[in-house]
Amino acid sequence: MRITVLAGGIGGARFLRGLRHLMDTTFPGSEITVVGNTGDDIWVHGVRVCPDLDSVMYTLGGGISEERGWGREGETFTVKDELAAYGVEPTWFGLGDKDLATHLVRTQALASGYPLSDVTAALCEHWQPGVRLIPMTDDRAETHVVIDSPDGATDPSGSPLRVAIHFQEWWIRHHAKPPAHEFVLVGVDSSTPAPGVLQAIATADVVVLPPSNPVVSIGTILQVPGIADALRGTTAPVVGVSPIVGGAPVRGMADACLAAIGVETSAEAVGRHYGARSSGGLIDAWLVDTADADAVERLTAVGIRTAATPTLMTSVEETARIAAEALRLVGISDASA
Ligand code: FO1
Repeated sequence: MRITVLAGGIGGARFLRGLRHLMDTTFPGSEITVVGNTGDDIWVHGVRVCPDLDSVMYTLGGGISEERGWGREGETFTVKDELAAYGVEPTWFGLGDKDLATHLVRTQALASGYPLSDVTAALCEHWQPGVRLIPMTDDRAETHVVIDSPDGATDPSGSPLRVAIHFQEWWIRHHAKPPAHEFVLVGVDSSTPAPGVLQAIATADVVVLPPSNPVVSIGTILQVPGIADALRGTTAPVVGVSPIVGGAPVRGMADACLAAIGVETSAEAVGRHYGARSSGGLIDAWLVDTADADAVERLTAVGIRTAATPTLMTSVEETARIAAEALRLVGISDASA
């Protein structure tokens, strides 16, 4: 079976680990293709960092810091401390010593002219994640966040001056606290899907939207010209798993992101935000947590096949069960393998 997953960082990576376990145990011979978010990517201290690609690669390759969900297990930050001693900014970015090796390899390959998709494939040769990981685009498209200037500056009329800062600065330095007026994916209009992305969506037996941030991860991937249309047009069923449980994100700060786009932080609202494919939206089915079971009937009524199940990814096996529930929602079960 061919599964294509549009994934962001930590939540998406954790879900993929369970999905891969399900494939290994129940659907042997399956292929998982991951279209990874690159809107988080940043040039920092002269190296190119791809947080969401690395979270997937490290999580599935066995090198992830389980506690953080990003960066490496057993990490040290000696280089970061030395850079700070020089007074070099950004001091707020957690550049790990082991992680730095990945960024140096990536930066050198990019500088030699290789596209990010080739570089990602080469890094995965080393990490063997057991999935095919493709960046959403080989072009530069970075999420910036429009906030009120943190230094309180105002314009001549006295209104707060608005500034755009890189997503990572908003997320890491400011902990997503300054209200985001808008997310701007700089460069996306002139970007194209990376080789293999559209084909992976068109030829999939099923497409999955894992519990990643619906705005700055899944939403970012869908802004690359052609990808949302590919999702609407694929013959494969599209099923999503809600990242919001009982009105709050399980991890991260998706609530701050949803507020910025005027979407309520609820499993139902995110399901409606993606929309039923039967009415021009992106999903056929939506798996919510039992805490949000009241949404099942309402979403089903608008054409989104919905079910409720415990969705906390407390172990690989539990995550595999969640993934199986999601596939079952679109008619795929081990019985039908
Ligand atoms: N997240 C943090 O909260 N603090 C950090 O210092 C930090 C550093 C970092 C370095 C490399 C990397 O691949 C990811 C890193 N992250 C850090 C996570 C990163 O901000 C991700 O973009 C978010 O987790 C959203 O996916």
